[in-house]
Amino acid sequence: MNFLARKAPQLALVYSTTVSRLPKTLSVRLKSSSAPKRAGSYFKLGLTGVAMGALVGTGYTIHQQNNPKDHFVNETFFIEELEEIPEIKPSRQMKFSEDHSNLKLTLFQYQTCPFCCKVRAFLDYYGVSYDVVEVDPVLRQSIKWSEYKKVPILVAKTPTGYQPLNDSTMIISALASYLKDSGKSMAELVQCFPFITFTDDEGVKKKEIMNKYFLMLSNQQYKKENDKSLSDERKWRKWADEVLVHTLSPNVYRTREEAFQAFNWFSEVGEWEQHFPSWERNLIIYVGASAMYLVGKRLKKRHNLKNDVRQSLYDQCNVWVSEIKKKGTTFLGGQQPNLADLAVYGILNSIEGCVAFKELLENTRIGPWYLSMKQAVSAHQGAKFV
Ligand SMILES: N[C@@H](CCC(=O)N[C@@H](CS)C(=O)NCC(=O)O)C(=O)O
Repeated sequence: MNFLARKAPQLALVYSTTVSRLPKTLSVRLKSSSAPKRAGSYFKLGLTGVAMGALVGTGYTIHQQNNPKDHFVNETFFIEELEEIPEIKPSRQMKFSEDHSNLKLTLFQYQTCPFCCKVRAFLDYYGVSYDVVEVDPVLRQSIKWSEYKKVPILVAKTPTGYQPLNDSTMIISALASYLKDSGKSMAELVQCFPFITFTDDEGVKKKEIMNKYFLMLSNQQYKKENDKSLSDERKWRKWADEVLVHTLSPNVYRTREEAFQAFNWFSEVGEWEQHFPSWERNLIIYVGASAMYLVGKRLKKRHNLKNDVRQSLYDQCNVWVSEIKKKGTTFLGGQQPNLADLAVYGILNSIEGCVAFKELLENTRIGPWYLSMKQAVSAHQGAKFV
């Protein structure tokens, strides 16, 4: 079933603060003009052609100089609610007595995917119950119903069906908006995060989710929040997604041995022995570890990590620790974690059983913050704030 429906006019919902991020030019198509059937003289035609070419060329150059970053937005999508999804037995159920959200959620995930760990850190901290479906990372049968091919996918049961939410950051923003200010249903909130496709400066077609770092709050709720802390929170959530997360793979899969060790740990915490037949589990471990060892090398180059990739991981974690030290509080959010704390914690939590994590604790000052986060998340301390 096609779950990405086109409902472009609702783009009006997009908050003005994010409009500057939108590519400026909306879809433009040039009609090809038909060739003149009877040209008086080829010379005259040629001259006209040259003149037109010069005019168009000059115009285009001026236009490019004035709009060096123009893009073409081709399509806008919203994730559509589904009447049904295939019945899939959850791998486990997380039930918290603190949960008053009235949400019925299923998380399709890989246990050690940093983006899935971010979502779980959020749900656990706020004590929101959820079912987990562990997806086989090689065959991915349990998300075949979805056109979005990545995890995490969170599905919220609605009175009329199932509302999927894609992308960890969008999931967290939608859930946080719901918990802080549940005037809107999940289906309504999803409409605040349209997907757009556009062509970037290099001519590559890209997909982006608008507003994904923004909370959709009523004016009343918004007034209760502090502008500076909201923008700091967004800044550091973005840093977690765009900088910190890219230091992980080259570290976790630094050598063949570390890659193999990491996959064995993934298998243990993802309970692959329980959820997948042993041929499938072995396939994931052997194919996965070999492939990710090579991918890690490519990612190191793509994200300009240092030759000693550990140092890049340490550097970024030190940046985070210094920011908190500057604030003089336990967390970036103050005495309680905010969404940036939860994102950074979730990302680092995804490598907790790897050699890289052990060495990270030994070589940086991130330990005390990490431990405080672990306590706050496992005690569902956020439940009393929503
Ligand atoms: N921006 C997405 C990224 C999600 C993502 O890249 N997930 C990876 C797993 S860590 C994935 O599903 N990759 C495709 C695959 O495994 O086939 C998010 O924040 O959720």
